[in-house]
Amino acid sequence: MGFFDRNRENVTKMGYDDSRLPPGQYLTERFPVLHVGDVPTYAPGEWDMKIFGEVHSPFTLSFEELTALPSVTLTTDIHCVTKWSKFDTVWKGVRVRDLLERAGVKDGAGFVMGHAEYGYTANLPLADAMRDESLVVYEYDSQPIEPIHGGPVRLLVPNLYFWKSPKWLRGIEVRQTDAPGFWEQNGYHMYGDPFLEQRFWGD
Ligand SMILES: Nc1nc2c(c(=O)[nH]1)N[C@H]1C(S)=C(S)[C@@H](COP(=O)(O)O)O[C@H]1N2
Ligand SMILES: [Mo]
Repeated sequence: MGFFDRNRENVTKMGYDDSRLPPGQYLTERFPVLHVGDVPTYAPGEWDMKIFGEVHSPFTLSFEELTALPSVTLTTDIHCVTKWSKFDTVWKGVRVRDLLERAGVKDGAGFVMGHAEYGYTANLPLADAMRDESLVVYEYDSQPIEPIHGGPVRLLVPNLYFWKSPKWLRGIEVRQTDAPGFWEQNGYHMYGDPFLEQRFWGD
């Protein structure tokens, strides 16, 4: 039996329903750090984010404004395309849907682009951004998100592979048409459903 099969067997032994583990993934209890480029640092009050694009009223939020909005705490599994999954991660943040409804999405818009520091981007359908569990998060495990994991603020879209959750989020752009983000331009799938193993173009 290979590593992945043994790991899946262990998932069951640990008392989890192994249907939570997408095909081709292994469960880890560590929290790997994965990104391209440097970890940005922000002076106090320097971080902000914009909701812009195909919306009636674009706006900018400071960290104080974001964290003053109604928040939700979510426990969810995350799945990285490099094959690790982590169960029951706990995040606090604001629903993307609430932010987009405040901006007023224009008729005909169907996609969203997450924009992060240093030009990292990730595209997703508007319908996924509007899901209950799609959040702009600022706490992990009841603590401020560490800079290496995307603090002060990252996007969390847990129904898609974790590359669709930009760390150091600086903006959410609503779009009429889909366009490939950073990894999507480099061969990763335009949608990225972990349960369908949509890792690369053509999957
Ligand atoms: N800004 C930015 N966000 C990013 C990435 C990146 O390179 N830059 N990598 C993505 C990938 S591939 C993964 S798996 C997760 C990793 O998040 P973590 O380091 O908190 O585990 O961040 C995603 N968000
Ligand atoms: Mo990833």
